[in-house]
Amino acid sequence: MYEPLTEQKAVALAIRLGLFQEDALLSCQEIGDGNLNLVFRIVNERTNDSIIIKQALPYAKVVGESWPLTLKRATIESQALRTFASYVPQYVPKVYYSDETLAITVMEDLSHLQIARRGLIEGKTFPKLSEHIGEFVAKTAFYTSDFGMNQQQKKKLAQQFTNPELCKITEDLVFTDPFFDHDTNSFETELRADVEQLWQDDELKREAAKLKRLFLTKADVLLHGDLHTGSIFASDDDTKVIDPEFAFYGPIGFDLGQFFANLLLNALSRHESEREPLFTHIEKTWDVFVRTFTTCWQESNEPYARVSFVLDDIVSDALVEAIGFAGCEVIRRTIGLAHVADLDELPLERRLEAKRHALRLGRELIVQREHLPIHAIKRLVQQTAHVN
Ligand code: SR1
Ligand code: MG
Repeated sequence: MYEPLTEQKAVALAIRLGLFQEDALLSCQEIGDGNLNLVFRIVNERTNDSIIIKQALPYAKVVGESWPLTLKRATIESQALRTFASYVPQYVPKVYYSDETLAITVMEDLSHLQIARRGLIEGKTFPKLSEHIGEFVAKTAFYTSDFGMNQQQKKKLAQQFTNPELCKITEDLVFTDPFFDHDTNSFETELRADVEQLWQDDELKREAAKLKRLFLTKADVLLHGDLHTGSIFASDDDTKVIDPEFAFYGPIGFDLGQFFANLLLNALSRHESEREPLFTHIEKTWDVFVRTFTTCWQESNEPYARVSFVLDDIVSDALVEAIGFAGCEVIRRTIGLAHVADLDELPLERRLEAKRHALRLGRELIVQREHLPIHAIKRLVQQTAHVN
């Protein structure tokens, strides 16, 4: 039977599962600060060994019990971590155990690392972040695509990762609600005029509709599905991607777009003179993604993999998608239901300025996405700093 764990019950479960030695002196803390789940950290005080037990709640924690949410997402998450581990074990936590009924995943404790969003807010640079995320996205995308995997096997995997409830959250919260006067939206009253202008912007909405359709229909590769900087643990040397409960088969540019957007939101929270490390991360992620994907491509058995320009087309489509999806993510994190601390923790005047900037930038990323090489993103941030 499913029941939400308490700290005491999490310890009892760890003992029952034999995850610690018999003489262990266990302490436990619920440390979840995300929108959806409980996260228990259990430590053996004698040896300092520790584990994480993550449990899905049957509703969205950020909203409350009025928003029911499938427990199946815990299974999707553990299966995605295991699938990603078969391609890039260095970039995901080890999964020790999972239980579908209890909706839990027991995994490696990464507390020696820091959530990248928090570190970036504190001004850390995480020098390897872009190299690691570029490689993570390229390898997981390639090896789960029709070019890197037997097509029959891919179809089975796509079936396994059918994730309609969590995809619906993204369809609504990322691609729909922020572009309409919907009651899930949340923004400062001072932004109302800017937001109403966005709601009346038919050119923008037409392009957002195309991106939503891509998200709904293009089953290209297995995606993490929620690759923002809060889904990444980092240090100067290490990067670990967590929380793939939104995993599903979708368009190749989606994870890159989410990641770029969250780097951009952090850039906007900073003074202009401090933004360079974020632009460098965006450009380097893209370069590493292209380089790694290209190397993988050379191993492909697909006959078209040897035809000129097929790879170039895939890569250029991926960039157009990534930039468009980044624009949607920038807008929804500014005025939608789920915000980011990078902007929300700013004092009011700076916050309003940064959020107005984010709305202008998000719009241009979406409408200009077909004409923006990666290095033009930095220029676009500068160009959208003020109203024209
Ligand atoms: C109701 S869930 C809100 C957001 O949190 C998750 O991390 C996803 O980004 C989702 O859109
Ligand atoms: Mg999450």
